[in-house]
Amino acid sequence: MPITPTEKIWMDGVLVDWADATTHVLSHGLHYGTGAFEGIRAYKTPTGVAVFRLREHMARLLRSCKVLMIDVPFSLDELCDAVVSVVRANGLVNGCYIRPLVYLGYGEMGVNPLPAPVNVAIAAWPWGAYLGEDGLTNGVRMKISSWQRHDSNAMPTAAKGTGMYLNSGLAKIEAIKAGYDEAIMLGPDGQVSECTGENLFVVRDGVLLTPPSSEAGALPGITQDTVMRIAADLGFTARFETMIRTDLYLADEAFLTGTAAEVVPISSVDDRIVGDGKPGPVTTTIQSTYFQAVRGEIDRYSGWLTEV
Ligand code: PPE
Repeated sequence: MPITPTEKIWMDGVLVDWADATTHVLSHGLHYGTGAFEGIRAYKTPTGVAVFRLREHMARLLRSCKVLMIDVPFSLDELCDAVVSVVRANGLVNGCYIRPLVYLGYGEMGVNPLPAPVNVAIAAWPWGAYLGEDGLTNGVRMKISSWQRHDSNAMPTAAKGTGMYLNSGLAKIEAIKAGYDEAIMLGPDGQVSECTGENLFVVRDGVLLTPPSSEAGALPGITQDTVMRIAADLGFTARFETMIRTDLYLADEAFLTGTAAEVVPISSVDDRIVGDGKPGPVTTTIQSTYFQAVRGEIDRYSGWLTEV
């Protein structure tokens, strides 16, 4: 997915020009994957552009850093204000994707992360449908990866650590090379975990099911949480439940959730067509309600929006 440059990037408390947002090649994070990040979206609403669930994302960033023993030199309020300032400075009135990054910078080499300086950057740019417009409308083809998702005692699965995405990248390569759109990974005990950058849901007999993050080693997703809320408000039963690969093959419907991906129907898993291969009624209802919520079209969800 190409990046469209914007004017300014927030770095360690100040807005710098896009081209000047650079770091030294000997930065610790580049060598050892020592960092944590977030992905946030802002959408155009009837009253202007608004960031979706900003505080929850920045709170998760701080939780990731706590797990990784990275001391972030900014408070939650300061980080939220910084996001708003970046969206505003770049005039992103039609919405954007926002990428906050905490990384260990230049000054120390060697595996020990503790002495390395901590840097924080926040960029924002317009970003289209992560898995393509066609995927959003017609669904994506999934492959169960031969790469296993992290064991939570090998990698802290509740943290969105930068280095952890080597695992996602390997699964993504395998899926794309084999002609699929995206990978589903199983956890160390063989349960369904998550995708390379999304959580997933199946629908069975009208009930929405998603793997519990603590058991399945999946990132606790903010879009997943949003969908649970929306589903309950629409009168559906939605719950966390462990699942195995055949639960995916035999689902009535299935879909992915993530900030970048949004809500994307799954058309097949390992070439087993899900349902009739078209986005099902529960998926399309959840998807359209999600888009109304992020675009400020449903009053009860206005608390999720931070106006810029
Ligand atoms: N699992 C993983 C592994 C993951 O990376 C994400 C977000 C999710 C689940 C869904 O979380 P949430 O966004 O809170 O619903 N992935 C981010 C990064 C994607 C990327 O390509 O980079 C995102 O969606 O912004």
